Amino acid sequence: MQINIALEHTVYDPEKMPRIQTPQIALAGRSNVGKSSLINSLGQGRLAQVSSHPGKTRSVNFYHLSDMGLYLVDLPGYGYAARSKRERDMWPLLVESCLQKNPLLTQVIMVLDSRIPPQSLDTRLAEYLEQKGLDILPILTKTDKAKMSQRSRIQKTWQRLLNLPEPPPLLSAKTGLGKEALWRMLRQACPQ
Ligand SMILES: Nc1nc2c(ncn2[C@@H]2O[C@H](COP(=O)(O)OP(=O)(O)O)[C@@H](O)[C@H]2O)c(=O)[nH]1
Ligand SMILES: [Mg+2]
Repeated sequence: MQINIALEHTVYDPEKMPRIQTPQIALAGRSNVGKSSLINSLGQGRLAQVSSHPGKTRSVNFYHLSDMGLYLVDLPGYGYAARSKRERDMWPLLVESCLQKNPLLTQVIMVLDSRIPPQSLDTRLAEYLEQKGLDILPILTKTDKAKMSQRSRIQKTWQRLLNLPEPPPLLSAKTGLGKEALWRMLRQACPQ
């Protein structure tokens, strides 16, 4: 499936956060986990900047999926140690402002690496999102690089941690695995 998807706003300043009046679903994850690659796999051609250097995306990016009446909000990556303090301090300010100005943003896809067991930064993010009353939809990506035993262990760990009825879906931007699961998440977030 391929639909219209366009980058509409790139926001570096919490004061300049747009107020969007249609439903939104966010993407959150560590720097370099593969968020931009996932966005690109949804559309035709290159939409988001894929980086071989972690810590490149410091902005909140609003992608409009106009056929679906939905926005996909790419939150800044976190957890890249070499970032300046100023940049790290910016993360909560941008995310707070984004959530505060956009009450129709109620769900967050948490993009996690299928090779790495939950780290404290990831579990803290999950706690923060829960506190904000948001629904967390975890997905495990880069599965083409993970051993089967490893990824199924990490799937179970996340299922237990987040108290989910089912293990999180497995994705790969390389092989296209799990694309349907991603579309399902987007479709269920669409206006009825
Ligand atoms: N093997 C593999 N590499 C991936 C996958 N997704 C992303 N990458 C690579 O991981 C790096 C970071 O990806 P990017 O999408 O920029 O991550 P972001 O910082 O979360 O937006 C790039 O070199 C991508 O090519 C995947 O599913 N499989
Ligand atoms: Mg990115």
